[in-house]
Amino acid sequence: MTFLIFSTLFFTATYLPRYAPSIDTGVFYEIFVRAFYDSDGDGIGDFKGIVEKLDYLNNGNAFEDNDLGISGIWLMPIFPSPSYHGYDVTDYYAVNSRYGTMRDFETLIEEAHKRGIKIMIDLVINHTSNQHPWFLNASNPEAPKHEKYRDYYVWTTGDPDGPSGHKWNYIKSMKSSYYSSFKYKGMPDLNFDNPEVKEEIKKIATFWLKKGVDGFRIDAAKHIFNDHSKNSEWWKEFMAYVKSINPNVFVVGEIWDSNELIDAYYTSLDSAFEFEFKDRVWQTVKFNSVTFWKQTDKKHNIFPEGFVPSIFVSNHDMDRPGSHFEKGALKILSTLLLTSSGVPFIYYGEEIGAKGRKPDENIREPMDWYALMEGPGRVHWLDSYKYAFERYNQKADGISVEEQDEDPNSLLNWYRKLIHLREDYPILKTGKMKIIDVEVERVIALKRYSDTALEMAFVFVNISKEVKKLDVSKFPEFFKAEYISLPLGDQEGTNIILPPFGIAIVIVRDSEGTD
Ligand SMILES: [Ca+2]
Ligand SMILES: [Ca+2]
Ligand SMILES: [Ca+2]
Ligand SMILES: [Ca+2]
Repeated sequence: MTFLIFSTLFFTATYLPRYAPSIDTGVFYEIFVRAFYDSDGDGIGDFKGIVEKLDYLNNGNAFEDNDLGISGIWLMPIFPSPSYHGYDVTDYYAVNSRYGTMRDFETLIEEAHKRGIKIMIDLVINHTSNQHPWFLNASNPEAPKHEKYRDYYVWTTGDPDGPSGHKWNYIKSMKSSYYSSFKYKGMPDLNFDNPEVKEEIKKIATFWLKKGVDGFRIDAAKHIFNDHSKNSEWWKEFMAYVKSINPNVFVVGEIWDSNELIDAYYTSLDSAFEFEFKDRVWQTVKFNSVTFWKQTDKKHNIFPEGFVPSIFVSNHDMDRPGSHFEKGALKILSTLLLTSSGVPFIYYGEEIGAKGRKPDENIREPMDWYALMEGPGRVHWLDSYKYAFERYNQKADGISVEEQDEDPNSLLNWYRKLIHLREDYPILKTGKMKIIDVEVERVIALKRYSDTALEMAFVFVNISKEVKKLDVSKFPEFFKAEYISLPLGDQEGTNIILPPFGIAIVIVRDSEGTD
């Protein structure tokens, strides 16, 4: 059993959409377009399908909280691509025709903005597809624009083992020149030592910003050069450029590395995904251990003012939490995600506890809207793809929007509550964060506060399977508060009783702050 404590007195919802593209602006939702919602019955998710489900994500009315309440969408790559995932682009100025037309994409932006939802696109520019016209010219000495485009890519001559730090690939037409690639030969590395390449990237960013895109998720941001300071310089240049076009653009880098390394990028990006946050939360819950959580102060809070880490507990590159944790533990994962400082990102399906383990195809299965896996918009993989088989989606397993929508104890409704709570109490969005030690075995806690606001938030989580008693008399703030709302059955004098996997969120406001 979990319970939620909050005082409704300070409910500050307004009718206006909360559209304010800044770092502190709410929760993002990552969508794999192909897997989300199909508007035309061809089995492939598309832009029109997302428009149909926008009200599920955020209906634009702050008084109604039966939506998820997110305020940004990260779309995995939307460009034409030979792969099913799109992380190898053949045209940066078009959209994948399976997802719809450019007009459909523009409609998605318009409809999202009406509801206060920002649109962030995945910018995959460390490398292109080996079928991109630039590479087709670069890799063929007979091609009309070979001279111009050869230097768009990274080559070594003579030695197939080439300089280290690269994966060198043979291509027959280039005889003894080998090209560098990301992951595999289908993803040739762009050469950012060539100023023309940098200009191309700026042109691409301009194109999408002019369409109304609000942000970029930068794929493989640390792989541009094999040198972090050179990467950082380039991203600084890129950021100055995109901010000159839209000062509110929000740019998040994928720097899949330690927080210490991410720190090297804080002057060059708005934010970066904090992979260690995910690891720390998973380890805390997996091992019922407070040790990992206690590292948060030292790790999570290392970034300087103005740089906010983007936090998550799952994304398209890792096993889904639903395959590793029970429902009670999933509620803890989401609580730590949505009450911590940072910009939280949710991966589609995470809110219903979708299952999935690697390989990648099985962590990107169709969104499970219906109990029986059939109904309007349900995506079905094409038979021609190797991932035609849905291994983890099952019928009537309790994991679908339909099964969880009306159930007040469902994971879906827990996510809804937490996201709306975060919206209603700004301290949960923008407050500083500190780990507090409650000196109770296997109870973790955090505090959100600011130097100026009179509001504070406390979060207590029992990560054990036993009932825990928590003496709050050691927190004098609680007794300064004009209002603390504690359900009677869960309070004994100055004790809060936490059932197994129990969660308590307490919003405290100083009595001087109630004017
Ligand atoms: Ca479709
Ligand atoms: Ca709403
Ligand atoms: Ca590179
Ligand atoms: Ca299901």
